[in-house]
Amino acid sequence: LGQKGCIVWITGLSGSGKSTLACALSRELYCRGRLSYVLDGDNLRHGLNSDLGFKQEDRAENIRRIGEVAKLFADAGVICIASLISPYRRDRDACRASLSEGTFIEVFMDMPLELCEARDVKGLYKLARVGNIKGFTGIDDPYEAPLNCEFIVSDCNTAEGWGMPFPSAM
Ligand code: GGZ
Repeated sequence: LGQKGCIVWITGLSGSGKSTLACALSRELYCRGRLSYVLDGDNLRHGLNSDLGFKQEDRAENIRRIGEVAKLFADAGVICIASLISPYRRDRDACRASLSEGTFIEVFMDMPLELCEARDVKGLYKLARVGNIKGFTGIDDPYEAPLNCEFIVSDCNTAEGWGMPFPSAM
């Protein structure tokens, strides 16, 4: 009780480790006695955002809604960890702009496309490469990296090395 809420917004390509980081961060916060909650883009697409696809305006709406929900959590004093590709800078910046200074903490998973594709946990990159998924981020749809984010996670040199427990230093 009495803790200040905020939004930790994790952006990056599919397979860049967003969900892994979100989960590890949430666990670490729990260990430190802080209340957090993870909003995962892929999960929310089964419920709240089940009417949305992957066109630019659908992604914008996905990000807007998750931003609004995240704000409610933050208002309630929770550290809300939002983990979604959120490929457009404009959409992320709009969420940031609607919050007070220091409340929106943007984390960029700076994982090269080749590594995300090499991992291809769900086999989606393979499908995108043969044209079975159209408009896949990084393949035939854009990803705009943040220009001024709070954190960049780039210390992952191999596809195998990533997905391991998050460093306890965080
Ligand atoms: C990108 C797609 C697509 C397309 C399905 N482009 O790695 P995943 O599988 O589990 O996470 C991805 C998820 C993306 O949902 P988000 O809500 O994070 O996207 S956004 O912020 O852009 O609205 C991926 C899967 O859905 N997926 N089709 N065309 N990712």
